[in-house]
Amino acid sequence: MYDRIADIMNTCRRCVVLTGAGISAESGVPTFRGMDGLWNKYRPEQLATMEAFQADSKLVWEWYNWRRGLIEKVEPNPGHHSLVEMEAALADYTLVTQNVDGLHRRAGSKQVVELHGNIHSSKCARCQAVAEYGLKVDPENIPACSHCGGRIRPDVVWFGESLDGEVIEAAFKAAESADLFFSIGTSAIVHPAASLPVTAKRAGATLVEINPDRTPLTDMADFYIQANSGEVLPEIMKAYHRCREAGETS
Ligand code: BJW
Ligand code: ZN
Repeated sequence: MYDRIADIMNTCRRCVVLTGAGISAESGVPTFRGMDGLWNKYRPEQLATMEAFQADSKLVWEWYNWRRGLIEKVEPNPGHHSLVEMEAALADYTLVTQNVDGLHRRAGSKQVVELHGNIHSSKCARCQAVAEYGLKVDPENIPACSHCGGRIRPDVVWFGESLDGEVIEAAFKAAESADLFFSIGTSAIVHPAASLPVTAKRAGATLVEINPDRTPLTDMADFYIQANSGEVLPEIMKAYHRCREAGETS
């Protein structure tokens, strides 16, 4: 299967990759849903919303501080590194991530479309002004915005909030014109991100899914690789390089 995917990579015009929490699982960042889900006492819908912040901003900040601390200590894994290699190898390549952990950039990916923001950034909950990068927040004493006095919150996209218009437009444009689309480590249930692979497939792209668990996308995937992305992606890149070398010598 890797050789067939490598062949398609070798001839494709535009490749788009969508990643979710699963690609960072092998770095030690828990996913949102499932057994080792983030703070499995709570569902993301209970913490990643404006209503949750308004009801208990201390709890929400405790959750984000815990995650910021955890993410600072981990390293990108072979899955992230393989996507850096893929960016260098393919002429037209777009990496779209739902992750807020910044691990793709830390691995060395240059162009990353971050659909849900970045956990290290903070902004005002009232006027949206972006606060100092990496601000440490005391949940007992949440700082006030220097412009309007509103409370500071993480600069990420919560449920019920719109994604940045330019960011989502760029992602859909890329998906519509892709001829190869990888969906990696996402449960593919949170929209609009989950619509990207469907859009690409409907527009004629070959859809490759990498996930140890089946998702709503699995049945429509042309290739479903039921395994961890940190193991699969290096194999795909090895097959791709083999395929290039074979092409050069023939
Ligand atoms: C591995 C692995 C390994 C493990 N290797 N894989 C259309 C239809 C239905 C609902 C909606 C719709 N449009 C909008 C909605 C509402 C809502 C939504 O989608 N709800 C669904 C739950 C049904 N969407 C929104 O509200 C979005 N806003 C919006 O659409 O605005 C317009 C609007 C406004 C008002 C009303 C209606 C519309 C915003 C969504 C924002 C999501 N935010 C979060 C938090 C971000 C900040 C933070 O991190 O704190 O984003 S929630 C959370 O889910 C996070 C993730 O990015 C996102 C996706 O999760 P992901 O990445 O897929 O992780 P998991 O844990 O679910 O899955 C991990 C996978 O990895 C699993 O499958 C594992 O098997 C796999 N895995 N190990 C490979 N080693
Ligand atoms: Zn403000």
